[in-house]
Amino acid sequence: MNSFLKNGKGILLAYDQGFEHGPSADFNDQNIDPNYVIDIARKGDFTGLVLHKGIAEKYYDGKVPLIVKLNGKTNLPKSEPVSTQVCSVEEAVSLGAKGVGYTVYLGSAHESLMLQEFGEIQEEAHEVGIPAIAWIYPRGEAVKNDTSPEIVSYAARAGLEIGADAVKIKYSGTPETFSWAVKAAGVIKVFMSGGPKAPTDETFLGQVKGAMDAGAAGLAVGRNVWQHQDPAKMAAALKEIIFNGRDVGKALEMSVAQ
Ligand code: FBP
Repeated sequence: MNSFLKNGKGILLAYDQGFEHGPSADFNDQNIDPNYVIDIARKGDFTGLVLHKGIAEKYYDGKVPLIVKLNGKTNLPKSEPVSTQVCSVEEAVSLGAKGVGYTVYLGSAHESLMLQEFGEIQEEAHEVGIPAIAWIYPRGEAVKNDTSPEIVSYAARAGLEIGADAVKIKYSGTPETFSWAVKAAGVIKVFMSGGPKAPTDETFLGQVKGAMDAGAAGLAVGRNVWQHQDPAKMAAALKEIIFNGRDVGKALEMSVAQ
């Protein structure tokens, strides 16, 4: 995971939502353009950029370390969630990936399919010496609350046990409960997942601070940065919290000064 970390911490910019949610759900005239978001990653010194292979192939400029998402789905089917492979490890590497990502919908009726595919891509990634990062999102009929401490720590532990080098999980609401999830993940890195744009900067930064205080390695974020009216300011505040351990107020103050 070292390619995506600075002093053991990292901030990854995710831009797979056009496929996962559809362009009309998340984009405006600016952020529908991949170049706009790739530029935010570069100017904001993100330690990783997450793309599907099509965007990587057509737009990636080699500036920020690349993670290619190997599976994906649209939000059109209303059945139990399942996301299957759309890109090989070999193809990801040829596009410049220094790591690969894969989403497992834990608890879905189709979880076994995703667990099996992840097992295969994890082995292939390790053969070529790159990390396999698991987005582990509990979801489906059987999952009543995807941010409960029990389910979030279950996701973290599943990541460790299936061989992920890092897990991306949702915040469980408090540093106390999230630290249990971090413990459950053992030696692997835990990244908090961003989620929909929060109502205020303080709200989102407070969650990130809570996750970092709980021992997270960092954040994988999309909408809270590239939907922000000032992405550079939000990125600066996030970095103050993640890399310099600032509290929310100080991070915001420093982000204005930059
Ligand atoms: P966001 O910060 O925008 O939530 O991005 C993180 C991410 O994991 C993306 O990689 C992915 O497309 C999205 O969240 C998944 O969203 P959802 O939870 O709605 O499926």
